[in-house]
Amino acid sequence: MVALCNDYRMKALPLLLTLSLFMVAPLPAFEPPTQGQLPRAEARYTPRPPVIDGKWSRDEWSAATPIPFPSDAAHPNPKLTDGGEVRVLWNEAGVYIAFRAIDQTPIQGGTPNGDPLYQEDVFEIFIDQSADHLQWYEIQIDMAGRTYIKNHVVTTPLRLTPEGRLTQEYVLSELWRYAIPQPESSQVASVRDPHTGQWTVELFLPASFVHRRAGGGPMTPCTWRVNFARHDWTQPIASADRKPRFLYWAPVLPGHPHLSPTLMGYLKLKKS
Ligand SMILES: [Ca+2]
Repeated sequence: MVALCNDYRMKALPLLLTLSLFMVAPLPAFEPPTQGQLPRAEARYTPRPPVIDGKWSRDEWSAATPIPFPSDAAHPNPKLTDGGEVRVLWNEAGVYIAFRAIDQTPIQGGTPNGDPLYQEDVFEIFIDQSADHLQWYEIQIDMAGRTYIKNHVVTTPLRLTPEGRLTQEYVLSELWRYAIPQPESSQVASVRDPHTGQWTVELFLPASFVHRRAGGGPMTPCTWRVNFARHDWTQPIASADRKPRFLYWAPVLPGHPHLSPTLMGYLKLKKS
């Protein structure tokens, strides 16, 4: 019971677990992708930093390759890929990340300041800047532009379940995770257009934060392990029949992107 309570993501899954117990045909088990199946993307260099104001400008992000969230047939969206998309640019100062998606069910305002934000509509970024699974950031951003950031550090070689997540025993003894303040000089902006339903997040993360293990700034070309996640909720926190919709760029056991460092995709920061 202690293990379950400490794994805070598990709190988001009771409905799924309950349903799976009573369905005639059980849900298929999650099978982690092989190394060759992990998604890959590139982040391009930009000499002209985007303005971090939550407004999607074609000129600002057109040079960046779209990184789509996986399709979700239950939520067809003719304007964007079903789950939305992420774009990444970088220069010597740091990285610039944009996220946009259509969300016609905005769920926000029920999470106290300072708490994790994943129980309401949230965009999340996971960054393993040295691609060695020794340390990774988890950055949560809600519709109001609030951030909640955790640092994850491990102390021994990983021990994984067949689904590719850290074992609970390992999480309790060897994973050190703690909330950290939003890095100085970072910028975050979040805007949802009530007419179109488009939710846009823009952020800047300084080299001192995302390139720290390589000595900080200036940023240089490198390859990160990353994942992007979106929780699309349709009911407020107080509702008993909440139905979470988890979307991940790199597939992981639902609810466990923060505990699946080996399943993160690859993001190559290219200069040319
Ligand atoms: Ca929603």
